[in-house]
Formats: sequence, structure tokens, C-alpha cells
Amino acid sequence: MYSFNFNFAWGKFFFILLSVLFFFSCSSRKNEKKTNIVYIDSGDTMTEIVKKAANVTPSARQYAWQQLEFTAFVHFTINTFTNKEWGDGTEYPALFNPTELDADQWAKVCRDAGMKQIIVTAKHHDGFCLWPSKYTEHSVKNSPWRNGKGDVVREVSDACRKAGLKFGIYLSPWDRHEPSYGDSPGYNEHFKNQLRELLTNYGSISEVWFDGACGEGPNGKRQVYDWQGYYKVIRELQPQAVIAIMGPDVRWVGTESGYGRKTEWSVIPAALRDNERTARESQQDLVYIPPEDRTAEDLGSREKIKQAKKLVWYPSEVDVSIRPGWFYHANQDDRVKTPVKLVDIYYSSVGRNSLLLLNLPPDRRGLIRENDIAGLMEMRRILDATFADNMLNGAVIKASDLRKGHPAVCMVDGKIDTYWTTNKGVESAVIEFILPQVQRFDRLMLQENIRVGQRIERFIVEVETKEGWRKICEGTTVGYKRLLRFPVVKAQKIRLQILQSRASPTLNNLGLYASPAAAAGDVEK
Ligand code: FUL
Repeated sequence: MYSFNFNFAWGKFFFILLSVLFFFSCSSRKNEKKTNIVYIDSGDTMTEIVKKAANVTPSARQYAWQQLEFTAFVHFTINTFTNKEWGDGTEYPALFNPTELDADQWAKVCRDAGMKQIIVTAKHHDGFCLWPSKYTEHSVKNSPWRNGKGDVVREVSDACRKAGLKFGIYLSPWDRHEPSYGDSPGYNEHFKNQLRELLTNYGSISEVWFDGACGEGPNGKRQVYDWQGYYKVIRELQPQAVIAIMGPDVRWVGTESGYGRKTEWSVIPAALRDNERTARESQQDLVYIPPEDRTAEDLGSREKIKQAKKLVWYPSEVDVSIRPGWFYHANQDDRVKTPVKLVDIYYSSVGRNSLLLLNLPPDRRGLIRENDIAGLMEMRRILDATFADNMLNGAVIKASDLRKGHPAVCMVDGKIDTYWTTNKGVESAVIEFILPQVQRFDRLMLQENIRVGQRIERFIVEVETKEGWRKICEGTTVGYKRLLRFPVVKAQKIRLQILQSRASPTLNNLGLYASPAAAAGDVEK
């Protein structure tokens, strides 16, 4: 009797415990879903739509990804040896034979440049695999490199881990070698098998990059990709990885120029997250001009969200190569982007609420080229010199509104998890900074706390002069990070006016800086 009671009591206890755990796990899953996607009802007023948009937030994996800011793409494969951009799949694996491949060099260059992740082209459109896949003979295992025992994916993933970098893979859905390509179910199985190999054997993967490019003409093979099946494999094996481009987590900015939008909303209509559409607008030929609607300046303004049925958090990634081509070509050695150009790209991508994915193509030795490294390091030097000292440190800050627990000092404490915000219902604000002394500056950094949503829609920045306040720059969206450049000014008082926001604006970091040229140069009158 006693034992029956004991078991019954414990049974009841465990049943309640399990129910509570189940309830919390479900509700937290539901919450994440609820804030990552929002539905617009047909009766919603504009005020209600704007409020909904203001509270869409990144998933945990999207937020972690966004904080990487600056990452590397490495395009390297048989094309490096055939001097092509797109191989056709008939290349002999024996051609792949880098003489000095050193993934530690790649990782060191990337780390020194301030990049936080490397994505390697495990398989490009020609189908050649940089790892010894069990599912094809078209791979490094049939090349003379390391006597057919080599594995580039292994070497790069190891090097990344040693250097403290994240590691991602590019796996081209379009495969010009694989015979099953075009036989939809057969190739889908093949592709999932390859994904499983890559996602189980190489440690933690932080980004999976699915290219939308496909050059099959009207009479070419037509493969119906099982996207949902691919995503399922990724979510199961590497749940922390973001799926980019032909995927639900990261949006292709729409060009390969390195320049993002000045107005960049991470919250956009879900219709833009459509793979068919991304594929249509992706590269279908070697000569490529992106269609206009991809490059449209506005994807998420009030006008755009008004017409949507569903809004999603879908942040932008800017991919660009340091050279004209994605792969190494000796005749482009003198066409490496200059440090000034690279810095301009940085401001126009990282500084415009996007992540920068900069491609560094190793040469036939298997090394990143010396002049590419020199340009990159000079870019880093300029950025480091600019962002070394935040002139707002030690400034007196006056904000027109403060929410309890979110003091103005949170904007300049250098911490990402503390933030200033206003009281509920207050959607504009003026924040004034009085610097310890007169300073000269020409760069400003703003960061919103996107974990509660992206909200700021319009702001201006002014400095106090003898004649009164003078505007030095203005902008629309802020998002995760916004960098502004303006002619050098000399002032002690600076103020930020947030003119319009979708809900209480937030700022978790604000920085005022002088570029090396400004620090040394003349002051604008
Ligand atoms: C494009 C591809 O066709 C290029 O070769 C390159 O891989 C680039 C990143 O994406 O769509």
C-alpha cells in the first residue's frame, strides 16, 4: 500500500514537472516564432501595421550572425586551375593541385583583417567537391593534391577553429557534373546526402550559403529543389546555422557591388523571402545585371509594409569580391580593390545595416595573394585608426526622454546588451552631447537594440555653431549598425534628433570619431 502511494505520488510529481517543462518549451518556441514573423490582418490600420512591424525581432541565430559584421568568402576550386568563373563539370579532378595550400594563412589573414567567419565554396556550379564526398568521384580524392588524401573543407574548418573564426559552407544547388541533376527526387537525395556529410563531419557550421544562380537555358535541365527538405537537414544537424540567400534567415542584398541600401529595413514583406523569385533574380549568365526590383532602394518602408500580408525579420548580406572575379585569375592581379575602395564598401555595407561578406580568392598555390593581403590590412588600419577613440566617452548627455532602467549612459558604455529608450508612446527624441572639449570629427556610428525590433525611421545630427545648430548629416534607418560620413567639423556640442520611429526608439551604442584624414586634415569652415 505504502509503495503504491509512493509511486503514485512520484508519478504525479513527474507528470506535472514534464507538463510544466513542455508548456515552457512550447511557449518559448511560439514566442520566438511570434516575434520573427508577424501577420497583417485585412482590417489592420496603418498604426497597427507599424506597431506590428516595430516588434518583429531576429531569431537567436540571426542575431548571432548579425554581430559577426564582417566575414570572408573564399572561392577556390577547379576553376582556379582552369582560369574560369563557371566550370561546366567536365574538368578532370587531376587539374586540382595547389602547391602550397595553407588554410592557416587564410584564417590568419581573415582574423587580422577583423573578419569573424570564413565561408568556403565546398562545391561550386561545376560540381567538384573540396571534400572527399562518398557520393561522387568528382572531388579532391581523385586529384594529385595530398595524393588524393586531402580535404580542403577539413583544413579550413580546423584553421578557423584554431583562429577563433566561425566556419560556413557554400554548397551550390546547381551542379553541372552530377548526373542525377535534373532528375528531381534523385538529385534532392544526393544533395541532402552531401549536406549531411558537411554538417556532421566538420564541427560547428554557422552559415550555409545556397546560391540562386543557375545557367541552364530553356532546353537545359530543370531541377525542382526540395528546399524544405534541405532546411530540415540543416535545422536538425546544425540548428544554430543561418541559411542564406535561397534560405529563410539571411537575404541577399541584391547586387554584387559591395553597396547596400541607405534605407535598409531588416523587417520586410515575407513575399521577398520567396526562393523562386530569388532564383529568377540571381545570376543566369556570366554577364549579370541584377534586375531593378532587387536593387530597389526601398523594401520595407510604411508604403511597402502596408501592402504585405506577412512581415519577417530578413536581414541583408552584401557579398562582393576583392577582385573583379570570384575566382583567382592572374590577369586580375593588378585589379585588386584599393584600400580606399574597401573602406568605402565597409561604410556602405556594415555601415548600412548589412553584413559584409568579402571574397578573397586563393591563387594556384592555395594562398591568398600578397597584394590582396596588403590592401586588406591597409583597410583594417584605416578602420582601426578611425574607431579607436569614441569622443562621446566622458560627454555630458541630455536626453529629452528616458525610460526607467535605460539611462542615456547606456548609449556610450560600449555594451551591446544595455540600451537607452523612451517611455511607451514617445516616438521622437533629442539627445544632446557636450564633449569634454572642442573636437574635430567626421564619422558617426549608431546602433539600435534590434533584439526588441528595428524602429528608427528618420534622424538628423547637428552641431552647435556661433550661428546656432547646424545640420551635419541625416539618415533614415539605423538597424543593427549605421555609419555616417560627413565633412570634418569642429564642435563641442552635438545633438541627435530622432524625428520618426515606429515605436519607442532604442540605441545601445553611439560613437563619434575622426577618420585618420580628418584627424590630420583641415577643419571645414
Ligand atoms: C553567384 C555565382 O554564380 C558566382 O560564381 C559566385 O559564386 C557568387 C557568390 O554567386 O551567383
